Amino acid sequence: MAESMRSSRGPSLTPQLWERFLGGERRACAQVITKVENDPDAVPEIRDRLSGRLGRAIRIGITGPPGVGKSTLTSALARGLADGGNRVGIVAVDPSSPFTGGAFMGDRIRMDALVGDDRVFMRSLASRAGQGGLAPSTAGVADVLEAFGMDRILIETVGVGQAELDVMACADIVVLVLQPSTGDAIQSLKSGIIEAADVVVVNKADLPGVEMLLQSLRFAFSLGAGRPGTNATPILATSAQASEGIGELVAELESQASDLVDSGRHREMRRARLENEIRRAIQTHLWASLERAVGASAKIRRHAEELTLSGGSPYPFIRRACAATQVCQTKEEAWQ
Ligand SMILES: Nc1nc2c(ncn2[C@@H]2O[C@H](COP(=O)(O)OP(=O)(O)OP(=O)(O)O)[C@@H](O)[C@H]2O)c(=O)[nH]1
Ligand SMILES: [Mg+2]
Repeated sequence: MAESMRSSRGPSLTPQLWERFLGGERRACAQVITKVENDPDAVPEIRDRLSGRLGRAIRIGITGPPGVGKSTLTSALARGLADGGNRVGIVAVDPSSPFTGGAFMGDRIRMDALVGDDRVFMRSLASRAGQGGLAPSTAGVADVLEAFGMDRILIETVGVGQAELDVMACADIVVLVLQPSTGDAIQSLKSGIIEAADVVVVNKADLPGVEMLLQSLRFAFSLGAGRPGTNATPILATSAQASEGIGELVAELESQASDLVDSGRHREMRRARLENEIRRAIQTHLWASLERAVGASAKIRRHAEELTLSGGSPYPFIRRACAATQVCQTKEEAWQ
């Protein structure tokens, strides 16, 4: 394996750790997740270890503007899904570092109800700069949780505008959470996240303004605001704090989960994600080789500076660079 795909930080995961992981020890699962979060170079080795244990779990993204009750709802939903016989993993992506407190502590407190519940495994990840609503390791952590035996994986994302769309890339079902009496619902309609939603939840249904928001949402959907080419997007009301409406939401999600599996769409989404993962990993690797071999970034920057002054075409440089770049050696048999 190439140098850049090997673990460089800290020791590899020991056979004993994997034994404990496969034996269902929660602390071992937490350790593997920590490795995935902190050491991207260790991911290929970890992924190899998870072989044959992925492909069955349903991943549910929970997204929406800040403060609408995503964590409270995720916690209630986890209990509801677990009561239905599922083992549930939760990945909560937090905007602040675990060391600076902030919303991290909030999530901790709101998900406290889950502590000691063996059917649920919760993990907070810090979202790193420039990564929008998802931490870079979100998909990898979900893989670990699935291999650990989770049937449903809830992924709560930081509700930050456009980045909410990132959740689609790693979720099979997207739940958009809104609350009454704020302008956020209109914002969501504008940002396009509504098109990504498989279920819309109006949370805090105990507050005034619920009926009005439900009506405007139904109206927007009747005008075609939802996901193109699908049946009407369900709109449900919950009061997560009081666990009201959770049964209906669980039933809707379980019904969508069965449809995904029965129709083959779940397998198709998984194939598309794998294709992306492979392509991205190869691109990253090729780029790293180019950086090591010729310092590609710096050369490109310098060339762009020259072109800005000269007004020339970038293609002579591109042609030369492509012709000189024999890193992939395009041997068909190597790709079998
Ligand atoms: N009235 C009411 N308050 C709720 C309900 N659900 C959650 N809350 C409150 O809303 C506040 C925010 O809840 P969170 O679950 O942290 O919301 P969030 O969307 O995860 O917040 P961020 O992750 O910071 O974006 C907390 O004070 C909750 O107690 C509800 O159904 N009704
Ligand atoms: Mg939260």
